[in-house]
Amino acid sequence: MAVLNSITSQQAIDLENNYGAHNYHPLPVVLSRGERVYVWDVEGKKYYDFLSAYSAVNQGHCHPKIVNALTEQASILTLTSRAFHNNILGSYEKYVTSLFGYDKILPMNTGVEGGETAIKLCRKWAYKVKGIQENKAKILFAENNFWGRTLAAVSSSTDPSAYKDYGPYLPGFEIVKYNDLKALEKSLEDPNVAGFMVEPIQGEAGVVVPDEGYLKKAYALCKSKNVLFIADEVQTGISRTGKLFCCQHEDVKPDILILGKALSGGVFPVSAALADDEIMMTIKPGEHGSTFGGNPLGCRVAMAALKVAVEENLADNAEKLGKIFRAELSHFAKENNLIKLVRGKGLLNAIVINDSEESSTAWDICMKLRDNGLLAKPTHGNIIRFAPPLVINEEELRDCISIIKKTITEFN
Ligand code: IF1
Repeated sequence: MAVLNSITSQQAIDLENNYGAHNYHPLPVVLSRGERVYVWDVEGKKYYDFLSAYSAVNQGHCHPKIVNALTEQASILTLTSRAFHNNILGSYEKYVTSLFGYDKILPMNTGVEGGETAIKLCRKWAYKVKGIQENKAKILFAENNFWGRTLAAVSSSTDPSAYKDYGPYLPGFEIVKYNDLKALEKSLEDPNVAGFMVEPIQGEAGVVVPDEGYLKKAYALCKSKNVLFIADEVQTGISRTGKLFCCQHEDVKPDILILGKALSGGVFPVSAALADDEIMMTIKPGEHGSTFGGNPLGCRVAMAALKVAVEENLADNAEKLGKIFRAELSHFAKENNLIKLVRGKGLLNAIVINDSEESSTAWDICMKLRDNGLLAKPTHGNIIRFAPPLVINEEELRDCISIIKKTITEFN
C-alpha cells in the first residue's frame, strides 16, 4: 500500500502508458480519492467532478450508505452464480420492479450487457409473440447512438471510431435519423421491424436533447406497428435528467427499459433490462445469463444506490439545479462568443464550443478547468459535457458556474 500511496501523477501515467492498452486518451490527472462531488489527485489537489464517471456516480463518490452495503455484504456472501438461489436477489428484484413499474427484471452487469439483453429479448419476442419469420427480425437504432463496445453495439454504430475495422457486423440492424418522426414512421412500415432502441437524450453524441414530444410520439408510432420501444437509459436514468428515468418527462413507459451506471452508484457494475411478462417470459431457463448477473453483492449495492436516489430526492435536485446551470451559462454565452450553445436536461448538460470538431479548443478549456479545480471531458472535439454528481448543492453549483465562466473568460 505504501508504494501505491506514494506514487506521483507522472509515475502513474507512465505505468498506464507502458503496461495498459492505449484505448483511451484521458485528461492528465491522476485521482486517488473521492467524496460526494469532490475528487483528489495523488498530489492532494481537490477538484469538482463534473463527469461523474459518465453519470455512474450520481449519488456522489463513496456515498456512506452504498459503501456500507458493499462492505457489509462483501464479508457475508459475494457470488453464488445463478446455479443456486441467493437470499438477496429476490428482494432486489421486487424492489426494482415496483420502483420502476415493471413485472420483471433481468439483472446483468455492464450497460452494454443491458443493451444486449434488450435486443435478445426483443428478437425472442418478435419470433415467439409477434410472429416474425425466423431470423428476419429488424431492430431500428438512432443515428449517432452509443450503447457500448460489444460487436452488436458497434454493429449498430454510425461512428467510425467505434465500428471501423471491427467487421463483419451483425445483421438485422437499421439506422433511423434521431429526433425525426417522419423517418421513424417510414422505417416502421417494414413488417419485420421488431423494436426501436433509443436514448431519450443522446449522451455520447454530445447531450443531444430531442424536441419535446418526440419520445411520446415515437412511442405511439411504435405501438401502432406492434414494435417494441426500447429505452437506453443507462446514462439518463437514475435521476440524472430530473426524473427517476428520462422517459417519465413525457409519461412514456418503454416496453424495455435498460439501466446501468448509477443503478449501483458507480460502486460495482450492475445493469438491468426491465420489461413486463409478455416480453420477459419469452426467455426460458438456460437461454440467457451471466456468471455475475444478480450476484448478492451487486444487488445489495444497487438497492442501497436506488434508495439514496429516492430518499435524497436527487431527481428534484437535478431538475432545480439544472435550470440554474443552463440559465446562468446561456446568459454568459450571449456575451462570450466561445460558447455556441448550451443544452441539456436536469444535470446532464453540455456546451458546444464555437470551433471546429478538429480544433483542440475544448480540450484546452478542459485543461484550464482542471487547473482551476473542475474536471470535465470533451466529446466530439468541440463539446464539453457537464454532469456533476446529483448530490451537489446550490452553493457548490454556483461556485462551479463561476469557475467555468472565469476559465472561459480568461481563455485565449
Ligand atoms: C466508455 C461516452 C458516456 C451509454 C449508454 C450504454 C452504455 C453507455 C447511453 C454502455 C456507456 C460510456 C462508456 C464509456 C464512455 C461512455 C460515454 F463518452 F461514450 F459517451 F457515458 F457518455 N448506453 N457510456 O452512454 O455502458 O457497458 O460502458 O457500462 O469508455 O466506453 P457500459
